[in-house]
Amino acid sequence: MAKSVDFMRLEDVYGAHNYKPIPVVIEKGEGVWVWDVEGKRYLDMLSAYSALNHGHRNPKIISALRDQMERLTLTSRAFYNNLLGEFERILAEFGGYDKVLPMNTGAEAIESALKVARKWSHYKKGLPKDQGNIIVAENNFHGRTITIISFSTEQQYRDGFGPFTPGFKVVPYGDSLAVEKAVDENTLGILVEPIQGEGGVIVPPEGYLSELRKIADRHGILLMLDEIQTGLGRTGKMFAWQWENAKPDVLILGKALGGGVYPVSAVLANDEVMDVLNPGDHGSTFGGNPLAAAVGIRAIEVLQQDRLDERAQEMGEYFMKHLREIKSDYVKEIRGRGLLIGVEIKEEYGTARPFCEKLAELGILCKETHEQVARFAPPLVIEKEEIDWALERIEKVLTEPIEIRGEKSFKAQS
Ligand code: PXG
Repeated sequence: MAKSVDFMRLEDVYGAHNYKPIPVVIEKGEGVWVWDVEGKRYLDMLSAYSALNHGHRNPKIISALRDQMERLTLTSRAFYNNLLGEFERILAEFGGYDKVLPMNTGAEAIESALKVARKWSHYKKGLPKDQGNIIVAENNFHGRTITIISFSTEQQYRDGFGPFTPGFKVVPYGDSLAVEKAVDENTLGILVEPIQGEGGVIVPPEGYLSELRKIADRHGILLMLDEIQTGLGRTGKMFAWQWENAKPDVLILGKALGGGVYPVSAVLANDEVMDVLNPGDHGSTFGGNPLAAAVGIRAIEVLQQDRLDERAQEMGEYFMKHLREIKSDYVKEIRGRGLLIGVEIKEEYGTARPFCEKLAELGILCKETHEQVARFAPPLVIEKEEIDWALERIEKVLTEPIEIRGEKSFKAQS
């Protein structure tokens, strides 16, 4: 029987080397737990970067997918299907917008939002055609397409991939004054993440989002929020903008909208913005297909019925409080909101990677982001006992001596 090393070798030989996974080969998942090919059980505290808010193979979502698979899977948008309109209605009402533009992946939804915003700026706002600029934040992560990496500030994401798409102005994250200063006569919008997930779980200063809302209103430009990672309950609210009542003109969702089983993303906006799209302007073969619609409807239903936003808030507070009680020399800062939590490791103790690898040995899956930060973002269905189970192991890893360049560190106080 093939074992972990064989599966890893297979990926290494035949797969492009664009990832460096934690060396765990998963073959089964249920709720917050996954099992590797050797049968070892792990608590999943990454949740596929927040795509698994509902947990692995949530029974209600699996049954929606299974039922739909038995009827119809794909039509393309050349025809109507009997579920898409219902999905769009439910999602539009859930988000509080007139209209929905269904796509598949997060990056696609961001691209779609940028296209809609650019078109709006000319046909509705009256800016010169093809001249507009959009203000974005340093340290952003919105996906991997050429346009999106064109305004990334991460050298590696851009290296060798030019020429790049023009029309973006980058300002420091969390600094609303810098946004105000960057607005010029051709600015059409602002695009940011309410919390920077990939950037290292960076929570902006209080008032940032509401300031951006005011700036957008003052200049008649679009506030676009990428809630692909922060949305759908993750931060303790259904949408992270609700923390500051900074409802965007354009809301971008993905990841957990697919209930952890299927890629489903969407752009939400009111008619005034979305009406710039005419037949043929934009599209996607798979966007809004019947499987995606069935899964999306059920994903929203479960979020609402099981109040996963409130669970994230309650469990997040509990988790954060106890994380903060761990006395570790290695930790520089613990930050986050709801169940999106980052533990930053001091640079003198190396990166967060060895901590994540140790945690994996002890049965906890998490992943470093931006070298120094271990991110904990379990499925929102996690129970207190499971958090306690995790805390015991996290405490062990954060307080036991670690190897730094071959030397044992002094023992952290406990
Ligand atoms: N916006 C945000 C805030 C994200 O976290 C995307 C957009 C892009 O979504 P898609 O579905 O196109 O990946 C993300 C994705 C990776 C990776 O492997 C992506 C994310 C997080 C960690 C790794 O490229 N977030």
